[in-house]
Amino acid sequence: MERILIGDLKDHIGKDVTIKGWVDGVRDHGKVAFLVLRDRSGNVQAVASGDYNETALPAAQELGEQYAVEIMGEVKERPEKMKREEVNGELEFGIKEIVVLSKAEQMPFDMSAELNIDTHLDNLPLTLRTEKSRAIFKVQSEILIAYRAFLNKEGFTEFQSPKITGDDAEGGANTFSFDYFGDTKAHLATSPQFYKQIMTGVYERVFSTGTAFRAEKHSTSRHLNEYTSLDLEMAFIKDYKDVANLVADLMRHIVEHLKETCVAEFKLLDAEFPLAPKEFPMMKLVEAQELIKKETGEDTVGEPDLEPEHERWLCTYAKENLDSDFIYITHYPVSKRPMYTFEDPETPGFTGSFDMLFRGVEIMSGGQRRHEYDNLVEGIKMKGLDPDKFSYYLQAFKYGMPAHGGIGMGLERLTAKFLNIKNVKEATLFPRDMNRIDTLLHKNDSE
Ligand code: AMO
Repeated sequence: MERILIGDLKDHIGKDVTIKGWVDGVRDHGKVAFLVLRDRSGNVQAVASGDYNETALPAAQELGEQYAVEIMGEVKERPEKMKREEVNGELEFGIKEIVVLSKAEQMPFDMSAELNIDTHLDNLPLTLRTEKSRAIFKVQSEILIAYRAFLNKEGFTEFQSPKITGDDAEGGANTFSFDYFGDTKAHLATSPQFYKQIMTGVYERVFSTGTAFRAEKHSTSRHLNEYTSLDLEMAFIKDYKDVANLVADLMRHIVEHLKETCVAEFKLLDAEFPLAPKEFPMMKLVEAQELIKKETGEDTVGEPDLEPEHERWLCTYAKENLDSDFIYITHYPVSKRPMYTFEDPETPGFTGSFDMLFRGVEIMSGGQRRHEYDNLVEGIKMKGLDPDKFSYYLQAFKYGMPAHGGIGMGLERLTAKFLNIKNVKEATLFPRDMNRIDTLLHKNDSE
């Protein structure tokens, strides 16, 4: 019999059909057993009792959680008083025949319990199947769909950037390096920065979605050693505001798309859709610092960057006073930004760059780039780097490179902030951190 998806059962009331899926729960009451069955389209409660078929009950009682099964039975409408609010709550699936497709071992823990993060991460092949995890990564997948759709519509071309690089794009010390045939050292890309700039010379507007690697020895709720970087770069801009405006449109598009596709997931995770006004608030770093000083008495004016607590404060301020969950902070000092960052001629010493803060965390950096060859070489030298090491990248700037800019955004941080998730690792499918590549690298002292 042809397989019917659980999400389509409502179109087959009164008929015998076959479904395939996983057993998400079994309740055995002796004379009747209830199963929750899940496939890619949803869940349904199935009932095994003598009413439908007498072999069904003992077969159902043999099943355990996560068995993969094929079940034939009748789709019935529940009596009015038994109907439930949830999806398929108006239906009951009367089991007539069960075929076990793949058995499951005894569950190592109660799948419905709130697990601590290490147990969750140790058992991802199993715990990713929980309702909560499925909701998180469905939202993540929809963010990517919206990201691509918006940029395609705006004339951007997607490209794949290499992950093995000869040198580090950000000029920092946080790269993983490894032996690359003999005595050559290669690095894992910390960002597709150089390639997306080169590609603006090819397609004018480009974007990529791919992993980036940071050898940062941070053990925080927002740092990963491998993350998914959503990058875009666009040429023929007037200044950083052209980028910031397009990116605000992009974020509004993502929010609208999630409102259309992920209402159930937001509800399940107790998350609210963010406030994304027509114009995102924008403050220069120094203005933000002056505001913090005025409102809290804390004087950070002149510091080159914001502390995490000040990022949180600014986000609360923007939400309460400017009706926005998003805020741009611009004009970080030249000393604090990478060598490719454009210095704003209107504010010498400060860059035409920005960070976007969302619900207390920096989710994105970007801005205008140095597009004139000599100016870029000067930027490289200013950071104490050797322009010869960047000769490959520099070629692009010898042959007609217009003013351009772009952003890089961490998909996992963005997902976590959308969904009110405290630790970015919970919004990362298979997180890599200092202590873990799938399995723990070091046993805790206490173990
Ligand atoms: P930056 O280094 O600020 O900028 O990174 C941009 C965004 O990437 C995410 N991110 C991370 N997420 C999790 N763990 C990490 N260790 C981590 N590091 C970065 C953050 C951050 O805001 N090339 C520039 C971008 C540009 O100017 O286009 C860059 O990489 O969300």
